[in-house]
Parts: sequence; structure tokens; C-alpha cells
Amino acid sequence: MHSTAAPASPTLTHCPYCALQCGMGLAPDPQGDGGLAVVERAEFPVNRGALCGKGRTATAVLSSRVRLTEPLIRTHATGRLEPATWEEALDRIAEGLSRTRTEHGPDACGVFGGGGLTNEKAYGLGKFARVVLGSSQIDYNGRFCMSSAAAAHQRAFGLDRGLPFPLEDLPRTGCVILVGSNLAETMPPALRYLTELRENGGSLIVVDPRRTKTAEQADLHLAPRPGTDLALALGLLHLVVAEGRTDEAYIRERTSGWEEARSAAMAHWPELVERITGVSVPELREAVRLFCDPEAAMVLTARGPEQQSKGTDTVGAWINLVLATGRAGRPLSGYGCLTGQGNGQGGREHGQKADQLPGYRKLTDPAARAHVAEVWGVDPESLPGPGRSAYELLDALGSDIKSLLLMGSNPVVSAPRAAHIEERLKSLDFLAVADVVLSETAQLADVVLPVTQWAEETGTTTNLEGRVLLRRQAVEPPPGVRSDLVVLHELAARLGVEKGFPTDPEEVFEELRRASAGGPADYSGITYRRLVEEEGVFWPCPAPEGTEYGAAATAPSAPVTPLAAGDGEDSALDPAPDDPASADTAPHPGTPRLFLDRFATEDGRARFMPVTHRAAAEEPDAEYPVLLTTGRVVAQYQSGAQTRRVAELNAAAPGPFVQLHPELAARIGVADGEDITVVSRRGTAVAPARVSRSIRPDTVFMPFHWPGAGRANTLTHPALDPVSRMPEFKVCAVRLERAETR
Ligand SMILES: Nc1nc2c(c(=O)[nH]1)N[C@H]1C(S)=C(S)[C@@H](COP(=O)(O)OP(=O)(O)OC[C@H]3O[C@@H](n4cnc5c(=O)[nH]c(N)nc54)[C@H](O)[C@@H]3O)O[C@H]1N2
Ligand SMILES: Nc1nc2c(c(=O)[nH]1)N[C@H]1C(S)=C(S)[C@@H](COP(=O)(O)OP(=O)(O)OC[C@H]3O[C@@H](n4cnc5c(=O)[nH]c(N)nc54)[C@H](O)[C@@H]3O)O[C@H]1N2
Ligand code: SF4
Ligand SMILES: [Mo]
Repeated sequence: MHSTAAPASPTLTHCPYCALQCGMGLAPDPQGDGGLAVVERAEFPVNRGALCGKGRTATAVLSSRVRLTEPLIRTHATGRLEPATWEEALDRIAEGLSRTRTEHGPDACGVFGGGGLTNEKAYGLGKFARVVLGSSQIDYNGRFCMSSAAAAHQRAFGLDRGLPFPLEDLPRTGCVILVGSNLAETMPPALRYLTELRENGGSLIVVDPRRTKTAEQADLHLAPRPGTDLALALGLLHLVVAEGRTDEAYIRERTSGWEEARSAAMAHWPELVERITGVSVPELREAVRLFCDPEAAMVLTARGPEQQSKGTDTVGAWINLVLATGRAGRPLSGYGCLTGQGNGQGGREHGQKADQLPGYRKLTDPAARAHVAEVWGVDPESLPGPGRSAYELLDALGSDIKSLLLMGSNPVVSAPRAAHIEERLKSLDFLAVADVVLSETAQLADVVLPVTQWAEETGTTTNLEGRVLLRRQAVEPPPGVRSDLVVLHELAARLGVEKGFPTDPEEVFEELRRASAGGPADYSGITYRRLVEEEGVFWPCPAPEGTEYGAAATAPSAPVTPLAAGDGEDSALDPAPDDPASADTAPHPGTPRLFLDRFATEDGRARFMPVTHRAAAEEPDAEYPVLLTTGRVVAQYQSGAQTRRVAELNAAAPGPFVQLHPELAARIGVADGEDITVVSRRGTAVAPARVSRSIRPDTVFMPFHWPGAGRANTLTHPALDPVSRMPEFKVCAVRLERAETR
């Protein structure tokens, strides 16, 4: 892959990795080995042509040298995975699942999905679990990602869309507080928005226990002890009240629950907060000044404060700060969560979540069940209820759950307490994995299916702004590889459901439109055609009333303010060709900005959450005296299944490490580059020390991208947030030892 000036008409598509969903073009490689060259797509608004190293090199994973090209079946004779035909592999999976269903009931069949799957795949997977298997046991890796922010969004605003405004609003606000996001490494092209913010005179506050590349850009860097963001936000709110900086008129007119939230915050004195967090009172005061002085301001959270056993309350505390200062649902202001995976947003809307039906409907809501059952042509009574959350589902493997179909995740590397989860996966009667590569989880499977990936197929994703995008097919997949949609179709047929699992992504999307119509995440007004003609469409985007997909009868109270005429005006929005009734009804323009008139709650008011600080599930003690936190580096993606197969990225980030402060390094007697043994109550990991002044002396940081001895998740704690069921990836207690010299 080479980045070059654009040759003739490249295929316009989007990066396979993170939630920014950078636009890119793919053209035949001018070097001529049959591969693809990545070309700039400067007109796409989100990244304006810029790509990070992962995006630039993404075509390397299309090469048959690194990926799966034939199905594999574990043979009894050798115990190893051996090549097989598609017929054999699909038959084996159908057999495995139906045996489990017969012997142990439908809920003994589990399904695990991923936030990297397109909307069409996520929708198909949820339908497959509920209609074909009749199982409630489905969840996905997004539970490990943004579920705490999603839960807090729902509670406070009545609707969960990561960002309620487009990124282009960032440079024009007055102050951004970025809580536990290392955007400079996790979404590099987005850093530009923050640079522009500062160029325009706005200020940036970064909250991170490490002085990251992102924190280096900040006007103010607050470095709390991991797991104390809740106290930090409450301390800031305390000061806001004490300094008389609340917006009383806004609180009165647009919110509810302020008194309780205010009392809870008042118990968090700045001096107490300083003791809990390690952030000094003058720093807290400076943060309040920077945040409150300008007319408009935003708070954005990412995994730092969210991946905690109190992530929902923590996000709630930051939302309280935003509400008390009158900064949500107003232009250039608000709270947002920076969603992570390529389809982290859409993947959480269309039914692969344990408690959810497409369109972000609740599985427990009788009206939602009736609507979706009708679209699916089944009896609402036949739909199972909510299942277990991701960690609980993985933890139940081998006991309640006997067979698992897994698509789009690599939990052997990415799940908390991973050695235990690896054992649970091994104890299954039957495991089937569909993947692009032979991931560490696929290596444990009874059957592995080689599937197509981004540039080899068409499908939609929804980026962190709620912008629905079309990824277009640019190349033919290698022979022997089939799409996840074909897998679902074939398995459904083998399990007795002949219809309802089309293999054409647009056909699936058309069904998704109907299923989502009238739901909170309404896609019914979006068509593939519009996605080609516009640079994406923001949901909610209902179909006009009276049209085939129009859902006037089921529409919820209008929570949102469509974009004022202007954006998208000139983009010939033809009605869907198969939809003559809509000829004179104007298509909905989509909703870039939410909540400007009212919030999506029943009374239209945002709800304060009365939250108080509490400790992490596992605090340091004499035996395990150091805090471990985990996260990412720029050159690797997630479990590394894809990026560890790209030479350029491996050269940049070859393996795990333990980042620690020189004082801590001196205490245990390790020098930079020497191996450290990190021990937690879950297990032991070994990786070289990276000695650095950019981290608190009481904390070590490990990236989680690698399997084996340096696997960070061998150490992490599976304590779950009581509401979101998010595991505590960001805090646990460890002991450090100098590794034995070899
Ligand atoms: N290069 C790269 N980019 C990615 C990904 C990737 O794997 N690699 N993954 C994508 C996905 S799915 C996601 S979810 C996003 C994640 O994007 P980010 O949330 O930016 O990523 P992390 O590195 O997990 O965490 C961010 C920061 O939280 C800090 N942190 C740790 N503990 C705490 C704490 O207790 N409080 C606070 N305030 N901060 C804390 C860490 O030091 C880290 O710098 O990135 C997306 N982009
Ligand atoms: N310690 C620690 N652990 C963490 C985190 C952390 O910060 N710290 N972050 C958590 C977060 S935010 C996330 S999102 C998870 C992510 O962790 P995982 O769920 O493991 O995510 P990926 O590594 O992206 O796994 C995706 C898998 O699907 C495959 N794949 C890609 N595209 C397709 C497709 O179209 N179809 C199919 N069938 N397969 C496909 C890839 O090759 C890969 O094997 O990790 C979580 N784990
Ligand atoms: S920032 Fe995210 S979407 Fe953009 S190129 Fe990098 S990995 Fe891809
Ligand atoms: Mo994520």
C-alpha cells in the first residue's frame, strides 16, 4: 500500500478500524501487484483526508498471506484445526448448535458479537440469536467499551448517541474537558479539532493519570489517581456551586433532580477531593474557571472514566457538571462520549446487545416486541427476554452455556480476567468463530469460518457522531471466503429458517429501516442511495409520514431538533425509488445536533443523577500496593488480531510494556527495558519496563493489544458496573517484581 495522489476514480469507503470512520479512497495499486492503494479523500468532513498509520496500512490485512482463506474444522484424530469445505463447516456448526438446543434448551446456545460489525451484520446476528436459536444469550464486546456512557446518556437525556453534535462544533466552543481519552493516539486525525479549538482561543483540559500525547496539548492537565474521576467531577461541581457559577434559569427550565444532585456534590469538599484524587485545589479552581468563563463548553469522556465499576455514576457526575452550568442541548455545548470501535455506535443500536431490539428498542417493551416481531414475521411471544451481559455470558461458558457462535471479537486477549475466560471457552461443548484471521480465540474453536472484511463487501457503519456511512466494496474477496451475512443465511437455513436472512447487505438494511422505524435510533429515512449522495446521514432520520417505512403511529415524542435548512440542502434527496408515496414528502435531513429544543425524556427535561464517590472494587493494599491501568498505543488496534499482522505497525509497536515512573522503577530495582513481573490476584504478566515521568508514581500502565506472557488482561479485574455491566479495565491492584534474569 502506498499513499499517492488520487488516480482515476478510487472506490470511496471508510477505514476498518476505529469509530472516527475516516473516509478513504481505494484504487488499484500503481505498483501493480494486484493490491490496493489508499488514496486521500480530502472532501470527507470527519478526517478531511488525514489517516493514521493503521488506516494507511489497512489494505495489508486484505492480503491472503495473513488471513484465513478456507474453513477449518477440529478433527478428532489430530485434535488440530484442519482445512474443510464450507458445506462441512456449516453442517458442523448447525449440528453443534442444534445438539445443544435439543439437549439443554435454546439458552444453552450463546452468541457473541462485535462493535466492528456493520449495522447489517449486527442486526442479522441479533435476529439470528432470537429467531433461529430462540436464545436470550447474546451480547457483544461493546459492553466492554461504551456501555457506561450509554447507560448514563439514557438516564440523563433519555437517548444514547455518543456525540450529540458533529466534531466540527469542537473548534468553535470555549472549553473542552477531555476525560480519559488519549485521542492523539486513539483517533489521531481528530486531534486537529482540538488544535483548532486552541487556535481559536478556546482551552483544553485533559484528565488522565498519564501525561499522554493528548495531555501534552492541554492548557491544563489534571492527573487523578485511576478510579477517582467520580470524586473529581463532584469536586468541580462543588466549586461551581460555591462560586455561584450555576445557571439557575437553565436548571429550572430544562432539568430535573437538581436538589438531590447538588446536596450529593456539596459533600465533596475540594480538600477531600484533593485527598482522594491527588488533584490539588488550585488545579480544581483553575479547571472551573476555564470551563465556566466562556459562553459555551463541552465535556467529552472516553474509556478512562467509563471502564470502571462505577462508570455509569462517573459519567453521570460529569453530566451533572454540564447541566448545572447550563451547557447541554445548547449550541456548541454539551456532553459527549467518544465511542471506540468502527461501528461502536451502530453496533449498539440494532439488537446484538443482551437487552435490546433494533432501533435501540427495549426487549422488555411490549410495543417494541410487537413492532419488531411483525417485521420479522414471528409471534412476539416467541422472542426471548434479555440475556446476560458480555462478561457474565463469557463467564457462563461451559456451565449454563454449552455452545457459542462468535463473530467480530477476540476475548482471549480483550476480556477481563482473560486466563479464566480462556478456560471457559475451552470448556464449551462447541465453539464456532467467524473471523478474518486466525485470532487467539479462533485458535480455540471447533470450527473457524473465513469471512470477508471491509473493502471486500458493502455495508453501513455509524460513526461516533451518529453519522451513518456507507462502506463500499472495492475488491473481490479471495476465493474461499464468504461474508458474515452468508454465514447467517446458511446457518439459519440449516436450522430450519429458510427465509429472513438475505445475503445482500442493502436488502438487510431495508429490513433494518423498517425494524428501526419509530424507535429511538430511527434509520427509516436513510437509504443506500442517500448515503452515496450525501457524506453520511445522522440518525434519527425517520421516513416521511405516509411512506412505506413512515412510522407516524409508533413515533416517540420528538426528542430532537433537525438541522436547520442549509446542510444537505443541495444534495438531491430523491425519495426511495420503490416508494412512490413519498414523491411529494420531503425527506428528513437527518439530525446532526440533538436536544436543542428538548431532551428525549418524557418531560423533555434532562435528569441530574444524585451520585456520590465510592472506591474501586480493588484498592491497593500491603500485598498489592500499586495501581494498574490499561489502554492503547497508536500503532495497534484492540486485541491486535488485525494490526499485529501488519509489518509497519509491528515495527512501530512490537510488543507489550509496563509504563512506570522512575521512582517506582528505582524502588523495585528495574531499569528501562528490563522485564518486570506484574502480579495481580488474577494472574501474572511479564513485559519490559518503560520508565517515564509521564505517569503517576503510584500507577503503572499496560497496553492490552498482545496475547501471551505480556497479556494485560491476565491481570485485570472483572468487577462490573451495577447498571451498565462494564468491567473495571481501568483499575486494579498489582505487585511489581523484577523479573528473573534469564
Ligand atoms: N490506536 C488505537 N486506536 C483506537 C483503538 C485501539 O485499540 N488502538 N481502539 C478504539 C476503541 S474500541 C476505543 S474504545 C477507543 C478508546 O480510546 P481512549 O479512551 O482514548 O483509549 P484508552 O487508551 O483505553 O484510554 C484513554 C486514557 O485513559 C487513561 N486512563 C486510565 N485510567 C484512567 C482513569 O481512571 N481516569 C481517567 N480519567 N483516565 C484514565 C489512560 O491513561 C489513557 O490514556 O480507541 C479507539 N481507537
Ligand atoms: N485491559 C483492557 N482490555 C480491554 C480494553 C481496555 O481498555 N483495557 N478495552 C475494551 C474495549 S473498549 C474493546 S472495544 C474491546 C475490543 O476487543 P475485541 O472484542 O477483542 O476487538 P478486536 O480485537 O477488534 O476483535 C475483533 C475481531 O473480529 C475480527 N473481525 C474484524 N472484522 C470482522 C468482520 O467483519 N466479521 C467478523 N466475523 N470478524 C471480524 C478481527 O479480525 C478480530 O479478530 O477490548 C476491551 N478490552
Ligand atoms: S483514526 Fe481510526 S478511522 Fe481514522 S484512519 Fe486511524 S484507525 Fe482508521
Ligand atoms: Mo472500544
